[in-house]
Amino acid sequence: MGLLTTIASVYEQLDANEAARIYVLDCGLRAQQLKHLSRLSSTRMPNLELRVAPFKHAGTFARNRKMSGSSAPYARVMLARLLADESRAIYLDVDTCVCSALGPLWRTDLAGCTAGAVVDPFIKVRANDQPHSVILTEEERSAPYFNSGVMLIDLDAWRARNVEAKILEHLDRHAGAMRFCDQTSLNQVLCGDIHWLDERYNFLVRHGRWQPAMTILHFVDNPKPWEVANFHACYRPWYRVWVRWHLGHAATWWVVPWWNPLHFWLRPIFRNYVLGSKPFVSVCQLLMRLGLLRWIGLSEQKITSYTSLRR
Ligand SMILES: [Mn+2]
Repeated sequence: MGLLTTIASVYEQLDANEAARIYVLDCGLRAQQLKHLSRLSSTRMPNLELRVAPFKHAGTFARNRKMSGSSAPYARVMLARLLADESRAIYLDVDTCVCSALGPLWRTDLAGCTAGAVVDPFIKVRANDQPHSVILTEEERSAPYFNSGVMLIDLDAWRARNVEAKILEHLDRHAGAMRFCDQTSLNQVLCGDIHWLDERYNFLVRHGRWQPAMTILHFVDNPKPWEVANFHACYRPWYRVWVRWHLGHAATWWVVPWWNPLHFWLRPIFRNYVLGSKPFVSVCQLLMRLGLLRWIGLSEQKITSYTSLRR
């Protein structure tokens, strides 16, 4: 569902005189999804060429930590190989939504660097995710850490500088030792070879962290927009695209668990309107004073964290 919406959002921002080629890194899509995708692109996306690049190397990463049970993130390590005919690419995660034209990003001069990326505002510096066995200099520890969900890549430089082999080697040596998997290997191998992009090209949306007028929104939080009916304003651009492109297609309905009232509807209502609200906090504090909350695992700290979540 994320994939379909990301693609539709890219298409919506194309000018009539622009054309684009999108490669879907297929890490095990269902036949039904592929059919829907090719029907959409052939009927409603005339200036878009869609190619499916099967990612068959998941076995290579068997020892590496999976993300939500999947080795799919590792596909981007092999980008230069999967996009053999291309010399430049914008990589997008499937939890992104493009909100304005990508032309300026596409035309960005990488100034000789292999890739362009945005600093991750939560991880910030490389010291925050390092394999224990690696000792970095102070300079390396404080070097900025980028989020790999959006990258502008010079694929020729990537090939010439053997980036893939270096990342594979790093991943092999430190399998399972990094919290953020291949993202940390990418940061290691591309350190000093990154052109820093403006935050607008990969704005990490977290609950309540929201600014309009960003070019690419990246929904890094769980649950993802397609997993729950999240009413927070930051999710609206994503929903708008989904409604415009996919609501009319029964093939996509099963992906969104709208038929599960507790999970899909009630949980976000609770999260958005109850957790952290003044009455909720007062009731919790009262119950805590009466000693009734300790045995269900709630603490003052936890309740305060809900309050900050709301802001
Ligand atoms: Mn992502």
